[in-house]
Amino acid sequence: MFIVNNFSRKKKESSANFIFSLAIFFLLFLKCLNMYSILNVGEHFAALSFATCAIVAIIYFAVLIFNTKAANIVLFVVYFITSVIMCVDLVYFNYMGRLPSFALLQMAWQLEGVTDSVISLISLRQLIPLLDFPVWLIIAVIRKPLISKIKIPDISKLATRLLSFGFIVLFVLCGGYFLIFRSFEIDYLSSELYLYHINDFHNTFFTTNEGEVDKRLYTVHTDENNPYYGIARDRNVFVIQVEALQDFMFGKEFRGTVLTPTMNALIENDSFYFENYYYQIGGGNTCDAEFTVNNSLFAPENEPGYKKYVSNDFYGLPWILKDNGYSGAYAFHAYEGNFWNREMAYPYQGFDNYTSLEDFNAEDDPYPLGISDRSFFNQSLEIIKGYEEPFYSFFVTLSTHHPYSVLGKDRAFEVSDDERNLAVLYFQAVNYFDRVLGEFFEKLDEAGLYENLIFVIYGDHYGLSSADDEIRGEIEAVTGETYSMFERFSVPLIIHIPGMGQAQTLDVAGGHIDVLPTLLCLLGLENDKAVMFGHNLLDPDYEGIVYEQTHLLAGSFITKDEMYVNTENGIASKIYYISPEVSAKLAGVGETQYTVQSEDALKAIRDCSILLDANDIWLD
Ligand code: GP9
Ligand code: MN
Repeated sequence: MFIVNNFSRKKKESSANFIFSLAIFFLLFLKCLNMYSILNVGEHFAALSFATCAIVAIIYFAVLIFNTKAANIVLFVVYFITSVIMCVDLVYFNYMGRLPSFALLQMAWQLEGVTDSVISLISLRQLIPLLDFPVWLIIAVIRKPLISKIKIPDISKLATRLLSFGFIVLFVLCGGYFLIFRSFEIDYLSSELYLYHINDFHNTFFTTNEGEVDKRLYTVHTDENNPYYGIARDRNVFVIQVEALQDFMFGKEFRGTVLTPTMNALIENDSFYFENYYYQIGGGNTCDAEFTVNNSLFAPENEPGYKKYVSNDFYGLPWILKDNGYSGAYAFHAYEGNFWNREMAYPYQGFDNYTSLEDFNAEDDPYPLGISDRSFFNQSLEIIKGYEEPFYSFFVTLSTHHPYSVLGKDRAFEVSDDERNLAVLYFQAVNYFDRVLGEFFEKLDEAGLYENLIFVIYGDHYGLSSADDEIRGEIEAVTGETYSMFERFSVPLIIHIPGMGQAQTLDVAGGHIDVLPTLLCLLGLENDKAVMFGHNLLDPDYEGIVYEQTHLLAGSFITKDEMYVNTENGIASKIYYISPEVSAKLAGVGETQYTVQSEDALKAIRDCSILLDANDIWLD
């Protein structure tokens, strides 16, 4: 009797194990579908889901061959870890628009500072990977009585193994089919959960960039015959990096309120306005825009430049100006000094002083992040008045940071609860910044500083994602215009030189990497000491091309007509045209050219990382 009972209990357990493994794979597949559909892998989300399940199935089956009991334990552990990784990836992706990397995890504490933004963006879909675990916990507690009470069909051990085997083979075949036979069309390495993290781990800890770089490719000689050469010579330089400022905001109204009156007027007077200008960042968001603008170097792809190359030798705008008679270079940003490692990095960047939140009067107009831009500019101005001219001031603003919560007293217009959405809040925030900028100009004028200035104003990266259908819908509903990939990647660049006597809108394609060489032309300065990867956007012979590596895979680029979105091997790449007219003219033209340009883009980014890894940007 005991033997019979024992035998039947064993059979039941074996059947329960089988049902358990089936349930796990089913849930894993659903979670994968959820994850990949969020990660914007397009129609490949099902293929990638199979691929991930196939990898788990291979692990499961490998253990199952030797030990049926251990197999389920291993399966559950892998499933749990995978679910946690999925959740972390989704929350991170939701905020940063990219998957986390090992290098970035070392700076994960930074997210603490923007917790409000991160939390406000989390929705149920990011939490789905963890939702079933409370249920598993309950099942674990009542497992024994459950198995003896519920009717589980008896399946022999052999049958269990065969069924499991069949089931797993199905996954392996499907996953294998997609991985092996269709991988030439799909960017698996950069998108499949395990392969992405394994690849990232390998790149972070075991890869260094080595190789010969022809530095002559990355030198920019300032042409003295350029019509704008030296027109801002010896002026004080003010570079204002505006948080999340996007170009599509210019000229817009919201219910009769002109949103950017100051900047609209600015581009009509004494300014160069670059309408095809795109952000270029690496793993460090805001701080990489700073890094690239000041140095004309690409930031590392998976790590902030201020961390990976914190103590490298640089020769960017601060150093060049000081070598040419400027009294000093000063950075201002009203947030914690060590955020993005700025406190450590700025001395190597050439800044003589960094005024951070700790140095400002934080009681004067506190804001959700730091202090208000108004107070930031006012307090900075008081410090600047004490500097010997000419000097370089670098400002990084903050009030237009996600989730765009401008305080009531600072709003030019109110919206009802029904109308309030992220796009409208963003409009409110940009409008606030614009008015504050106008006030700053007036105060600089009163202080007698305005006339002897050259201003550079640009956005660090996008604020509103075009990949999010809901947000895109909100923007298009308010503006009545299409919000495409171009609008998302395009941030403004304005170079304002009071008294210049002309205003120009230029359509050359440029990015953060081009600011330094362009400025050197206007300041009449030469950089003959170090490489620069950008170009002078005021060179009439330069048409422009922008190499992207974050939010688009490296090898992607933007010209004034097209955006080429690379995939791992280029075969399923996409081309977007800036307008229907351009599309009608260019569709299907220049496929070979795209490959050449894409390879050039990869080479430039790789060459830059080789030089930075070797701490050798110097020209002989
Ligand atoms: C804080 C700020 C954060 O110092 O730079 O901006 P983010 O990188 O989150 O856009
Ligand atoms: Mn930013």
